[in-house]
Amino acid sequence: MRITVLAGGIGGARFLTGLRTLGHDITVIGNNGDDVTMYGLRICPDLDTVMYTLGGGISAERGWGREDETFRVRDDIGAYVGASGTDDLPSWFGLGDLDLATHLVRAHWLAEGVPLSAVTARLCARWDPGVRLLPSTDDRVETHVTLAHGERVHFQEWWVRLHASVPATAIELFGASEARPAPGVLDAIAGADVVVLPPSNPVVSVGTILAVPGIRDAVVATSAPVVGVSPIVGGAPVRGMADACLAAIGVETSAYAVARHYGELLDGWLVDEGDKADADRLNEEGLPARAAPLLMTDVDATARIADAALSLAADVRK
Ligand code: FO1
Repeated sequence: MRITVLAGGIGGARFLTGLRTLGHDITVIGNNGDDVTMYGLRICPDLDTVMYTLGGGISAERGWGREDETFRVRDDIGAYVGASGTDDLPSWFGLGDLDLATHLVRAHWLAEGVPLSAVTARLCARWDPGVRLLPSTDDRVETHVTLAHGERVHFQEWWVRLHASVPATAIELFGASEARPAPGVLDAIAGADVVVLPPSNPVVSVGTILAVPGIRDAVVATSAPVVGVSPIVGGAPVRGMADACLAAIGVETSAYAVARHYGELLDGWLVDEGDKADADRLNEEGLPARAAPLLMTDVDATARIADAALSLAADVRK
């Protein structure tokens, strides 16, 4: 089957390690809202997390960046921060020495005029992730977060520097109105046998992919069943700070509320077995929903989750 997955970083990448074992033809549409320019380099954290995870190079401990990483460059930049008395260098962002090779190579090709989608394909030629990885857009977009006191900051500043500890009042994909889907994105949605929304952050991962004009409409219009896997288990995100993002857009942190947030996009929804009451309520309201163990503890458990999502898709086939 041709399966198209709209994936963010760590949760999406882990889900893909299980899905990939089932032997389908997988296209991943990656999130670019987390992208950021630092030291003149365009950094695409979610594309890299998918690429490194599926390519066997991810840090198992952190879930982002490279395994066996060192941070000598970042630490040395810290010395400039101390000596210069400025605080405008983003030394709070952990760019590892090995990871920097990816950012330098990407910056080199982008500066030569190679579009991000082609750059991503070239980077993946090294990592051989076993899926086709497409950015949501070749255009420059980034997620901006409005803080409670009105200041607007880049998503990474809120997420990494402030640990999402300052409440956000709005989250928007800056540059979205001029952005177009990257080559292959709309065809991958229209031509899929199944479209999957994995357990990625519904606001700053899947939400920002859908914010690129044309992508949401394509998901609504595809003849493929669209099934989602809840990133919320027992009223809390499995990992990350999705609750802070959901609060910013006024959505409750529950498997039920995230399904309702996706609304018309979904033909089926998979929740954790502990959230069976949410599935019952959604079924009563007309959305086919099932409960299954959703903790991605290892590749086998993750493959069972992916399999459950595909069997739900088969049963709700439009
Ligand atoms: N996450 C952190 O919590 N701290 C970091 O210093 C950090 C650096 C970093 C560098 C490259 C990269 O690809 C990802 C990185 N991440 C870091 C993860 C990233 O900020 C977010 O987890 C994702 O953008 C959310 O999907």
